[in-house]
Amino acid sequence: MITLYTWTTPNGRKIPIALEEMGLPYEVKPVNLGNNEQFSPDFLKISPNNKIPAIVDHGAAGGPLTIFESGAILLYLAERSGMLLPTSPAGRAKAMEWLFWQTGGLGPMLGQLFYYATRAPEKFPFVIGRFQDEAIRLLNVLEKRLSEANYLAGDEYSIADIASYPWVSVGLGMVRGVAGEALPQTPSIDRWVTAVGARPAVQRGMEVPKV
Ligand SMILES: N[C@@H](CCC(=O)N[C@@H](CS)C(=O)NCC(=O)O)C(=O)O
Repeated sequence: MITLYTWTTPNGRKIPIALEEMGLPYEVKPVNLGNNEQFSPDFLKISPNNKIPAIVDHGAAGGPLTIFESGAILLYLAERSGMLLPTSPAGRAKAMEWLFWQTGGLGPMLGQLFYYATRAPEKFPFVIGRFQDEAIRLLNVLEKRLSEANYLAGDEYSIADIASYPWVSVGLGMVRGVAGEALPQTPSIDRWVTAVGARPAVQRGMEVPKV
């Protein structure tokens, strides 16, 4: 049994999608970020960076294993289940490339754009412009990749797609709302969002946690 600590955010939805795809049994512990539950001493023992998602694998060899950082969790679950990670060295390298691209680039940039464009009490045009330009650049990189390959790692759907899907399915509309026509059309991303979003496991994972 795996315990999943998560909330209703794009990073939070990556792991239930993976667990649903892999058919691994799990229980959900919602961590209400609005109530600052991520700072509770019990949660910090599992996720010392005070962020969701995090898991505890109670069935790990050597005893219960805590893991934080969505990329580390996705990689652990893929290796544990033998699913959703290409087995060839080249395929695996491509999956890692796009997984790290999401956790180090797309997620943080869309997150900052969302905060400064829609949440921040004061609006700083140069800050919004900086994150908007970077979000558009990253989405153009994604569009090019998906015009050349069906999925991020190549022919196979993988944990790299799972990392990007919750961000892109929500973030594309947000970036269009902020940037308007500065973001060109994205037919390949649209095709990929439709294909990934049609997977029953993805639909179930996007509903977790139910609050
Ligand atoms: N690099 C981390 C980012 C996780 C993250 O930013 N989580 C946000 C929600 S989407 C969070 O827990 N924020 C609470 C806080 O910063 O206090 C990952 O990929 O797991």
